[in-house]
Amino acid sequence: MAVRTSTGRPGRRISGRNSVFWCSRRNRPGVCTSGLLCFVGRQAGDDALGDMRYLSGMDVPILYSFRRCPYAMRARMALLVGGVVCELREVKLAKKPTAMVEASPKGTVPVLVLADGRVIDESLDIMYWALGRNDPEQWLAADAAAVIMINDGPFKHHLDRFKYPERYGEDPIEHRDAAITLLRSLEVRLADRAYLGGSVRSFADIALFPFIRQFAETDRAFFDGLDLPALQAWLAAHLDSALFSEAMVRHEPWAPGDAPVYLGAWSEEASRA
Ligand SMILES: N[C@@H](CCC(=O)N[C@@H](CS)C(=O)NCC(=O)O)C(=O)O
Repeated sequence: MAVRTSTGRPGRRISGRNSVFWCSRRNRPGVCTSGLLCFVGRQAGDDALGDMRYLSGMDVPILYSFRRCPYAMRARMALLVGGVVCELREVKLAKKPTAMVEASPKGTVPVLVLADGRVIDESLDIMYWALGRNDPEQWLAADAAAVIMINDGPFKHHLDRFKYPERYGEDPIEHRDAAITLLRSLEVRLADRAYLGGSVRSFADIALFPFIRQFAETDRAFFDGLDLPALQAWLAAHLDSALFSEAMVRHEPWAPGDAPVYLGAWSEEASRA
């Protein structure tokens, strides 16, 4: 359940170190590291008991994530925009936590384990789940299916072979150029709009840009030299966004028994990073 500030009126007061609260000053979820009393509010229609559970820091969903994984990035951004408070467990892919593999034996990140035990282990499903609960920017309004299919299919195929030629033993340049052909169709799409779905960012932008970023980072000078001005500006805007910065806050890999870290949580540590 996403917790929202009520309209102006302060809600209950929650105290205690490490309790999760809705920070009305920063208008997002936070973790109380001070142990001071914090005001929270409740959106009309939310169930009070559910709020209490969230706010006491028990029963929040757990996200197994890897900071640099583009699939995990898009899931984190959707959870942040949806205002879903969850415990973030940074994973080392070479040493996946047993609890994660028990929840999702396929062993990929992201994995979201809900409070009721349900497991969502596909990034797009996590995005749809988060936004299905709360979609304040209306990301679901624009149709994203076609561009996501190309991105997650052929584009990712060529990206991997361009980025990791030693892994595939194939000519990286051939794959780089095949990927550029696909990027050109995004360039055409962005000719008359700032974002893939229109004038504001939406699901398609967030689902794709971590992968375009990976392509760009593989040979930054080459990417910058391409004749793709609209796509380059689009990527720069996403990389510059507060949402991306928030999603990319660094955390140490999680180990059982560690104090919980919350996604999007404001803490002195996060604000210094
Ligand atoms: N279809 C999955 C793909 C996720 C995926 O492949 N994640 C990579 C990291 S970027 C992974 O966990 N790979 C497993 C490994 O490297 O062991 C999704 O959308 O969530």
